This record gives sequence, structure tokens and C-alpha cells, in this order.
Amino acid sequence: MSQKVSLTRYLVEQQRVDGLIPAQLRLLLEVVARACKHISQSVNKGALGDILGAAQTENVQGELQKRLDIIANEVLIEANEWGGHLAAMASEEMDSIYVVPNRYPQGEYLLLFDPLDGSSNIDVNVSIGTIFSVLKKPDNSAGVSEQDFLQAGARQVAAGYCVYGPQTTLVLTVGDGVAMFTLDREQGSFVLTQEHVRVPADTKEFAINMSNMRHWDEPVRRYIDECLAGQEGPRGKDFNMRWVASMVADVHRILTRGGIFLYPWDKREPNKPGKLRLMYEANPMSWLIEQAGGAATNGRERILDLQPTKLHERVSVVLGSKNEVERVTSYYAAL
Ligand code: AHM
Ligand code: MG
Repeated sequence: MSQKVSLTRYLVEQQRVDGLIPAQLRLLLEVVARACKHISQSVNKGALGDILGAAQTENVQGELQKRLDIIANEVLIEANEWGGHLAAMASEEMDSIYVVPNRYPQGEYLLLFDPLDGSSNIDVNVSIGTIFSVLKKPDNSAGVSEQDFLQAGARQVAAGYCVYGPQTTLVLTVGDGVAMFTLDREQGSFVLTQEHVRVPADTKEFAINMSNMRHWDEPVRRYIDECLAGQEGPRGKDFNMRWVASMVADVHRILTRGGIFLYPWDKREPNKPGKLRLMYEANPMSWLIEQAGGAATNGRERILDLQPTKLHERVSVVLGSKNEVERVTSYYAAL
């Protein structure tokens, strides 16, 4: 790339040249990116920044919150509440929606986020990230309610994540493919480093938490058993395995070199569809993967077609290289 293209310029061009994004959405994405820069700084400080460790509080899903979970949540809210581009926000770390206070103008967008994904990796200095999804408030609704958020992922108008790893990388889609921006710390800005990201249709790499193997259902067991059988098995090739336990890092690897990621339903809690949350984890990641040519399903249905019934709904997730995801889907269909 001969001339450096900043995120700001990229968004202005998407707005001006392609007419893909309205001005309010551009502002929203810039503000989210600014918040991610701020979170990235906190992450980088680690033990020096007094940000590690548990917060001694639980979120709505009964998970112990880390201090950085709460800090990242506050950063995103404070950055976004006053700009006039949002009606309300929802987060993994808040029980109910956060309506933009009366003292600020209300916009037409709804922002959902997992402020700090991969919380178990914070204290051990492994990649973590922020995941976000943007919806439009339905036209006919007065005020704003949780109901307004319950839209299928196919209705997202923007989605992305920022991974805080050896580099801080923001990955974004507004429905016109996937672009990646690397944080240039000297300039203090995100710089476009890859456009038209593509996930190869085939792969020899899978990501799943193998310790749960005995709890999986039949199609997932069959798929992984066949991968493990390697060259001598029905797949006729050896597979590699990676599991970072940060969805952002696992999805980033898949966007970079292909692969399949599974966090399936399992028998331990049969009434729970899965571990990951539909609206602010699975939906944005599924749209990014589809925009890069991959596929995302819960085993039986396309994730982006699922109609959410509650804000913190969970879902089984299989996403990544298209042919592998379709193979898993075919194993479910064969049941
Ligand atoms: P979190 O949002 O509380 O951090 O949980 C989500 C994370 C994902 O990033 C990751 O894929 C998964 O949980 C790892 O779970 P496990 O520890 O069961 O392997
Ligand atoms: Mg998460």
C-alpha cells in the first residue's frame, strides 16, 4: 500500500464514494475505534495500570467480572453516550440496556458489545479483544426498549472487533467485505493494513475446547474424531489444532489463514444452547466471517437468521472455512 489510509479516511470514502454508510454511522464507528484505542492503552499497562484481577462482582450471566471488563465497559459507554448517534447500548457486562441519557440528543443506532472478550486471558497476558455490533432502531418504535434490540444478525449495519494482541488490530465490516486496521501507536491512529479479507474455503486447522469432548453431541464428535484420525482416517489429511480461549483471537486467526471454530451445545447444561452470546459475540463474528467468504451456523441454521428472544441469549457456534462448516452442518442433517 503506497499511501497510508487511516480509518477516518477509509470511512469518509465509504460514506462519500460508495454511499455505504451515513454520517451518523461513520461517527459511531470512529467513536468505537477511539474507545478501543483507550482500552488498548489500559491493556498494555497491565500490572502497571492497576487494572488486573477480579472485581468481586458478577455480571448478569453469573460470571465473575474482571476489573478490565468493567473498565472497558465504562470506556465504551462514556465515549458513545454524548455524540448524538445512538439511542441505546447493550453489553455483556450490563443486565439491561443503557438508554442514552436525556441530556444528550438521541440518534437512530443501537450499539451492542462484549467490552472485553476472553476475560480469562487478561491476567495471563494473552490476546483479548472488544466485539461490537450495530443495529438500526426500528423506524416505528417510540422511545427505545430491549425489544428494539431483538433483531436477527442479518440486520446488522456494521460489525467488528478489536484484538489486543502483539498488535492492536481493528477488523470491520459495513457489508462491503472485511477490512483490517492496525493501530499505529506513534501516530495514534488506525491504519488500513488489509482489505477484501478472504477466508479460504478449505482448512486443516480446527479450534475447539477439547476438554469438553465427552459432553459434545454426535455430529461434533464425529467431525472432530475424523479430524483427529488424520491422514489414515476418512479425511485423508492431518489436522492441526489451536484454541486461544479468546474468540477474538481465534476468529482473527481464521480470518487471516482459515480454519474452523466450534463452541457447541453440550450435555452438561442441556437447556443452554451454548456458551457464547448471540447478539454481541456470535452475530458480529458471523457477519465478518460471511463477508470474508466463510460460513457460520449453530449446526442447523445460519446464525445470522436466528431471531433473538432475549438480549443475553446464548447460541451454539460453528464458523469459519466454508467447506468445513458445511461438513459439520451435513453431519447434523444426517442425524
Ligand atoms: P467471555 O466473554 O466471558 O470472555 O467468554 C467468552 C470466551 C470466548 O472468547 C472463548 O471462545 C470462550 O469464552 C472460551 O471458553 P472456554 O474457557 O470454555 O474454553
Ligand atoms: Mg465474550
